[in-house]
Amino acid sequence: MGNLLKDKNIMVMGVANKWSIAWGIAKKFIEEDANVAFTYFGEKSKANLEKFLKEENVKNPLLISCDVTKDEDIEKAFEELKEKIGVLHGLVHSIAFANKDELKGFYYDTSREGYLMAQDISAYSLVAVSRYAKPLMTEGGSIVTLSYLGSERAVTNYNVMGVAKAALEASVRYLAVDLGTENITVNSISAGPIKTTSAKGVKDFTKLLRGFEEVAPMKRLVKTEEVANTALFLCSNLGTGVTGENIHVDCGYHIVG
Ligand code: 0WD
Repeated sequence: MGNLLKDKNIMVMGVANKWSIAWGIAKKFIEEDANVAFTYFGEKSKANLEKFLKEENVKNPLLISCDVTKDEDIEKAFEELKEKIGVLHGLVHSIAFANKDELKGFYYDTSREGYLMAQDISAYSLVAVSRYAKPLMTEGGSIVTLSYLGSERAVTNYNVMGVAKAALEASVRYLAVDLGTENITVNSISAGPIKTTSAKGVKDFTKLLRGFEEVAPMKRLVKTEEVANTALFLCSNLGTGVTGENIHVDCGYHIVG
């Protein structure tokens, strides 16, 4: 066990199951002595979290239900967080959603409803949670979100989610400006593809993984733990001068022409 996050209160949003990137990050943070609180979406995620946290010997973890499409849920979650832990030092936003039907075929077939839903859950939610996190980050803080290369390039089948990720990354820059003087950093990690429940919603995801391994300079997939290590850097005192960035943790895939 390390102590890079000793005395830090960090909220992690987006653990669904053991493959979730958010769980990889939370596990790493717990190992580094952080006091981690969680929001969950749905009873299945809650049950999973309870099981994993028991396995990690975490006593009385703070688990708060939060559907990010509901302002009242977000407000309540941060009220509870304030009441139970007071000061917040870190926030990990690892949430995205688009209908499976929108993650295949032509982007021009994206429905208005599907477009708005992807933007709402995957991009606007960062804006909303940052607004509520700010008053709790009285000692400065770090907000970290998860993005993907589909924001910068037209990745086959990623479609509406790529556009949502572009909005997410732009939001990171605007939020970094808004919150800079409060000593709050805001960054995204652009992770390489990892086999998770969400990722499997993208048509031909397995093909994408194979192509990635062939092209990436390191000729392998990125590990969840490597993404977690970058989140650790950003939320620890090592990353305090970094803000508004989109850090690629993708075995170098994005640099290849
Ligand atoms: O290849 C990958 N897996 C990559 C994922 C590569 C690069 C980036 N990412 C991003 C995703 O786009 C997302 O932003 O990482 C983040 C986490 O995704 P994940 O770990 O791949 O996927 P998953 O384990 O499914 O977690 C996403 C979670 C949801 O899971 P489910 O499976 O229930 O849809 O986002 C949460 C939920 O826990 N979520 C919500 N949380 C609150 N309110 C909502 C909502 N309305 N909708 C989804």
